[in-house]
Amino acid sequence: MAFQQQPPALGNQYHDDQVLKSYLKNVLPPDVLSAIEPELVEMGQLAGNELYQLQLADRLNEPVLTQWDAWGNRIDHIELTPLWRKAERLAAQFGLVASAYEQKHGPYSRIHQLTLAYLFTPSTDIYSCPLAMTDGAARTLLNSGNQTLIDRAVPHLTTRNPADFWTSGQWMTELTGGSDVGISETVARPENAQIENSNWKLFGRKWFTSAATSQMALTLARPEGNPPGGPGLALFYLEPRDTSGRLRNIRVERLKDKLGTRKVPTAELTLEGSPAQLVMGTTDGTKNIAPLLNITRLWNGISAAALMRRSIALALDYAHKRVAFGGPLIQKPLHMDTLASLQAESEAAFHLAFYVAELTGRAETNSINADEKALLRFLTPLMKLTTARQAVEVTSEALEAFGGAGYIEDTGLPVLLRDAQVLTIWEGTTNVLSLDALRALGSDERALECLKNEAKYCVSNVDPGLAAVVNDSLVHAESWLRAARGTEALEIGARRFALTLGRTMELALMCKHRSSAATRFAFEGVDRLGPRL
Ligand code: MFK
Repeated sequence: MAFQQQPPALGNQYHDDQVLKSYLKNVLPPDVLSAIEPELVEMGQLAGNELYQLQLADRLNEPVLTQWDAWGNRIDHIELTPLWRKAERLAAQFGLVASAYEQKHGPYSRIHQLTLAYLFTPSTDIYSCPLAMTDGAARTLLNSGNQTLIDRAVPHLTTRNPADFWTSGQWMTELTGGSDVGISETVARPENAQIENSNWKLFGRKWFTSAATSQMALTLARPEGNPPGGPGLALFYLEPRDTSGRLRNIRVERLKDKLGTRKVPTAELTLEGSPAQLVMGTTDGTKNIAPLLNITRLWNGISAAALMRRSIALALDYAHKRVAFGGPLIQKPLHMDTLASLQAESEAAFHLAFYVAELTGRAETNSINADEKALLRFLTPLMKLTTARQAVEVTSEALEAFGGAGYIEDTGLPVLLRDAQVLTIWEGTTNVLSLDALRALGSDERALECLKNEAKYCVSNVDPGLAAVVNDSLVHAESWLRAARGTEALEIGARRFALTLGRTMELALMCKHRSSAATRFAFEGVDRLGPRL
């Protein structure tokens, strides 16, 4: 009988995730956990079975843009893949956006929502992208106080009825760049400058618009006559298509040919007088869209933890099945040591992402003090950049754990690495977010103090060796910041500083949750600042 290799398989992704289950037990009141657990079990079952099988079967499908119909009419129709069409229905039904806004569980509603997202994400090929933007748009509109737009869009964004459910795009990136948004070139003209609440028309080129099939979008444009730079931009709301599905003065030039996230219909758009409405004022667009950025950065971190978890679940299952050098890989100490290090990185990311979810949930229900608000602002970019880098490293190493099979497309494995790579780029690169963290610190010094206090509290009752690693790293980061302030060294070291604080906070949270992987994570190192001079 010729040798046959069994492929990796997944079980119920909720039941199999001991880190998730133990975390939820620690942070949720028992009545909340028992209320949401049946949904988590159901989602875990879907993610490990039906959706995972559909994902493998859908592997070669991609969204298709048809620009012209047979009769010469410009239609710019984008057809999504079967997996994404199913994901959209399930996302609405499970309340992947709605559960955060229904507020059934007060400040714990975010944990409820993002646990569902964590289970759903790795089996739906980055459908989390439109969901993240939809969530961010709902938050931004609600914060804006623009009642007309809230009444118009938020019920669609937060419904559980698939027939009424809308997703939102976030059209920021232009040819001038994705990071330096202040140099955007899109221009806005009022339809009637004489009236106060005039509609506007937008003219410009949006170079990277994720999920171009969304029913609405938030975007930035510069009202004519406004000064250059970020403050001269305004935040606009638009609905790209009319009731018969025709694009409203928008051309879809092409879909982007990306390394990963290939199911996401990311498009280049030309706006040729697209009708739009102001969300809040004619200036400060960058600042006004920031709530959206912070929510999508949170989703980014949850997605990073989720992709790491998936790659390790597959690698671990495979280690039971793959026999080499006289036994299954699970019995090979070096292989298992490698997987244990990946597990430690993955748990670290999980705890940091969900801690930011906890703070976000409390901020949204006004059960947070000013210090914690400052901590949330500071920790969001630290969390996003730290977890995204971990996701690339972990998924890469997890593919290696399959040997050559990890490099073969029809195993369904390489997509994990390609999709993880985007997490470091969109919603702010590692360097841009390191500078954002410094900006947050510059505007509120309490954030560092608050981070230190929280980390120290987390390790107040744990193994002194682990506590010392956390405390030493905090001391180093603070003394580095003091020395670097006002010098060129601050920008040069911003990334190392951010990664140090991100990883230190991860270790502290692992200690708080009694993670058995904490010692290993400490051993992998949290201080990225280099030698003390
Ligand atoms: C799988 C899950 C996925 C996620 C979905 C992905 C969808 C993908 C679509 C995209 O990728 S869209 C592109 C996303 N683009 C970015 O994330 C932009 C990255 N660049 C930055 O974040 C820059 O830091 C920034 C554009 C904000 C810098 O611009 P400016 O013009 O130099 O802004 P400035 O002057 O620093 O900040 C303006 C104001 O906004 C300041 O407030 P004040 O005027 O009161 O001082 C800032 O404090 C405030 N601000 C900026 N970022 C903020 C913020 N406030 C709160 N939170 C923030 N994050």
